[in-house]
Amino acid sequence: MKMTFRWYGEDDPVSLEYISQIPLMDGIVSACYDVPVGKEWKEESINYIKSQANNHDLSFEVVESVPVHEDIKLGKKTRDEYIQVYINNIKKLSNAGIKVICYNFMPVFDWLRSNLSYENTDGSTSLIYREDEILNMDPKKGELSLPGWDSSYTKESLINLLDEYKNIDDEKLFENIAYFIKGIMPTCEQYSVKMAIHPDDPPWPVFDLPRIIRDEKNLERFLKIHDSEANGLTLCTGSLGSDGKNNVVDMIRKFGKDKKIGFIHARNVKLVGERGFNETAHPSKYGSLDMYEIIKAMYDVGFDGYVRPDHGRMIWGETGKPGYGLYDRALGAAYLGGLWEAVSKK
Ligand SMILES: [Mn+2]
Repeated sequence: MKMTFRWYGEDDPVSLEYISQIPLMDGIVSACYDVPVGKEWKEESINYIKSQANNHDLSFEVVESVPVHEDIKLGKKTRDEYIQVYINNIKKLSNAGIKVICYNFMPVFDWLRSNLSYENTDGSTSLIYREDEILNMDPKKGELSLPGWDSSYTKESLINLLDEYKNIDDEKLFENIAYFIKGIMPTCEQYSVKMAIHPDDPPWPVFDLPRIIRDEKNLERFLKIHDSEANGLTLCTGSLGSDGKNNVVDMIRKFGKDKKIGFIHARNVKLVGERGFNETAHPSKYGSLDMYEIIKAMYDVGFDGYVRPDHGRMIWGETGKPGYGLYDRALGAAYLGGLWEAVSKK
């Protein structure tokens, strides 16, 4: 297991120096965040991130994310051009030493939360999700203003995009992801890059948009599109675990055994009602997931990929990017590393 930490580049209030001071930290997870989706990344920019990381004794071997253009998800004629751009980015990233690329296939919105700074009783703040509050917002009226999706959409372009998805159901979206995977896999295999799809977050359809990367059955179906170590998963325990029907430990055992997990996001969530959850501190005690069993499953299947603590709370008065502060994620990393040492010495 290699421990990593997400870094948003030079604008990130969390410096590489601070990240390098976290116990057990091997590397960073980053991306060229200033390049719009569907455009090629510059080799110099990729190598600059790498050299900055290396200067702090951190590796840069995982990219999160290379976003997938909506035309690919929609299956439009223009998708072939965007798939070619994606292929060119895979080649450049491989040439810079990248081993794993995290991405997702969620239409329009990426991850959703109803509140980014919900105040806990101890004064810390967390990201939370309440389905009724989300569904009370009308994205077509511009009422939805959340991170995790491209806020550069104008109200009009968002309405048009949502309309285009009216003809896309789960099956159609599945066809479109299969087309994409078949298009990029020869390059991934030739260049030894593992694609690691991130599950939908939350793992159910929202605003009538299809969402397919959400449970064991669908993950299995997805992996069968192309059976190869290059076609794998980012196993995000918090995303999959926010649906109480998902057994995250079983999934790690099943897909990890087959070497289909390239990257793990390890975080905890406390389920609240049918479709709601609070993001909590990482330890098992605070959430609905048993982090010991999660790490033990990783160890038992011989997981040798990358892991990172995921969203943390804001604690000790820290301000910054919700979910991506230094302190709680650093505590998470140390906790996960402690569990790993314990299970590996048993
Ligand atoms: Mn995640």
